[in-house]
Amino acid sequence: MRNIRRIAVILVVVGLIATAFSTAAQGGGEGLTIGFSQIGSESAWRTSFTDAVKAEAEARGINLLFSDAQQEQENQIAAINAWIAQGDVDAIILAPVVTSGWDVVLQEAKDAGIPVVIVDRNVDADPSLYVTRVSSDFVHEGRLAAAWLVQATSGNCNIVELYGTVGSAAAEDRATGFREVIALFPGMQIIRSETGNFVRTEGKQVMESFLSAEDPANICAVFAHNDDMAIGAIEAIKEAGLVPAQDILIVSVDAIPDIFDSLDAGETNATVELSPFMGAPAFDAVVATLAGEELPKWIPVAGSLYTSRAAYDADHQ
Ligand code: GZL
Repeated sequence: MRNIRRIAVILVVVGLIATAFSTAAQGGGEGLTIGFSQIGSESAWRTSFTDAVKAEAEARGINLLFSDAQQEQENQIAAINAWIAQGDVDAIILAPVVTSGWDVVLQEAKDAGIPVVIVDRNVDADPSLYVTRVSSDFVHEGRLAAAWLVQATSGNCNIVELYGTVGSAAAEDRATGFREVIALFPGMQIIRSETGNFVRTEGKQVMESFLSAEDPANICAVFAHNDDMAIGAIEAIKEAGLVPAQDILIVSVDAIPDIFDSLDAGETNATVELSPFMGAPAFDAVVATLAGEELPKWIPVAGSLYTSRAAYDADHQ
C-alpha cells in the first residue's frame, strides 16, 4: 500500500513540474488583451505570419484584437487609436506598412501607458516610443540574394529587380543589401527596377513590361523582393517562351511553400528564408515589458538562403 501511495505522490509531483515547464515554455501572457495591427494579406508569407500569430495567441490564452489594414497606413493608425480609446488593451503589436508617419500615434500609445512592440518591418520613429522590434535583417537578406547571384554568374549579370512596397523597410533594406554586394562586381548591374508591391499579379505585370522593354537575351536574372512576385515573374517568363531559372535566373525572399514547388520544378533558383513565427518572441517581449524588464531595441529572427527543398527540410527537422 505504501508503494502505491509513494508512486501516486511521485506522479503528482512530475505532473506539476511538467505543467510548470509547459507554461514557462509558452512564455505566458494568458488573459492579456493585445491589439495586433497587421499590414494586410498581400502575400502568402503575410498570411502565414498572421496565422502563426493568431495560433500563438490562442495557445497562450491571449485575447488578440486583430486588424487587417489592407496595406493602408491610415487604417493601422485608426486601429491603434481605437485600441487606445478602448481603455482595456494591455499592449499593441504593430507590423508597420511603411517606415514613416508613426511618431504621433506611438506617442499617444505611450501617453496612454500602452507598450508597443514592432514586428517585421521597421518604423523611422523615436526608439523610446516602442519597446522593441522583432524582425529579420532585411539588409542581410539582400546581401545573401546578391552573393548567390554573383557566384551563379561569375559576377557578370544584367539584373531586373521586382521591388517591394516603396517606403517599406523590407523593400528599401533588401535593395540596399543587394546593391552593396553587386557594387563590388563591375559586371553586375541592375538594368531595370520597378515595384510590384510584394503582390504576385503585379510581379507578373512588371516582369512582362521588362520583357517587352528589353531584349530578353539581355536579361540575365530577376531579383524579386519576395517569392510572390518571383512566382509572378516565372509565369511571365514562361508565357514569353523562355525557360525560367535557365534563360533567366531567379532569386527571391520569404521561402513560402509555393516557392519550394517552383524549386522542385526547376523553375526558380534560390529563396532567402523569412520566418513567419514572430508571434512567440513578440508576445514574450510584451510579457517581459509588462513585468518591468528592459529589452534590447531589436530581437533578430534568422534566415538562410536555400536552393532546394531538401536543404530547407534538413535545417527544419
Ligand atoms: C518582410 C515582409 C514582406 C515579405 C512580403 O519582412 O514585410 O512583406 O517579404 C510581405 O512577402 O509582403
